[in-house]
Amino acid sequence: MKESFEDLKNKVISGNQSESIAAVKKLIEEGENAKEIIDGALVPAMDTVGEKFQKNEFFIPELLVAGRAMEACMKILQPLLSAGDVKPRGTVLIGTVKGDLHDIGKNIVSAMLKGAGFEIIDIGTDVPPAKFADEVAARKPDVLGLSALLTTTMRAMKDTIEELKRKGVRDSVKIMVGGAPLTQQYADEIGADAYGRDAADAVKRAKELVGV
Ligand code: B12
Repeated sequence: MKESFEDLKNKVISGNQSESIAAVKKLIEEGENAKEIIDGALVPAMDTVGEKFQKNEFFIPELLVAGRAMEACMKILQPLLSAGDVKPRGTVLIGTVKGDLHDIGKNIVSAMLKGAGFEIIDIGTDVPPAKFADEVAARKPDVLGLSALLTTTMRAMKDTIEELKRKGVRDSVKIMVGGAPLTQQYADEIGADAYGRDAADAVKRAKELVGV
């Protein structure tokens, strides 16, 4: 890993927000690409934080401050991801499922989709199945994006799809799921139309789903 990326990664891991922001700004000034900064420093930082948490070297407060440092960096980088000047490709309604508050990955996916020309309706985190179904019925998006980061909340994706069926709107929308614990196999099991491994894959899949 480049030394400057390693430096940013360590700042985010230690949760130092102001130093992380300064490091991101410096990388942008030096001509680094927003996507590379995310994939090369910020996501690896979150991975390390997750590993430390698992090994009981980090606890909730450390998870929280590192997450906030990541979010602060994302605020600077998101507009750069969405800066593309492309024609509209369709609408994606996106949210994190019930019981789950993780939204960093969802926000990156949203920004990348926006950059690729999709209109994004982000309905936030901890979204109950009924709310997803109501929003799909009211806003008629082309794609519904569901995010989950906990093995315990993955089930809410299945519940959401069931609720869409119950309300008779399942077939009006393509469903794309994603998040660290997800797999293609799980996506197939619950009857989703696509699984996106990361933000770049999400863009690829969304384009396939709307046929562009
Ligand atoms: C930051 C963080 C938090 C922050 C979240 C801040 C925020 N605003 O999101 C806070 C501190 C709030 C938090 C809380 C908790 N967390 Co947490 N958290 C993390 C951490 C360190 C990073 C997550 C992250 O942002 N990753 C970076 C992003 C870019 O990656 P991503 O989310 O995977 O997203 C990418 C892909 O998955 C995909 N994607 C994501 N969404 C979507 C959607 C679609 C449609 C598509 C196509 C693709 C897609 O594209 C994204 C971009 O490439 C992870 C560890 C890890 N490495 O994941 C633990 C982790 C997810 N957390 C964990 C846990 C246990 C918790 C808590 C239960 C802790 C507790 N005991 O309270 C709570 C749960 C709170 C809740 N109800 O949701 C565990 C989950 C274990 C499990 N298997 O279920 C993890 C894995 C840590 C660990 N190793 O144990 N957490």
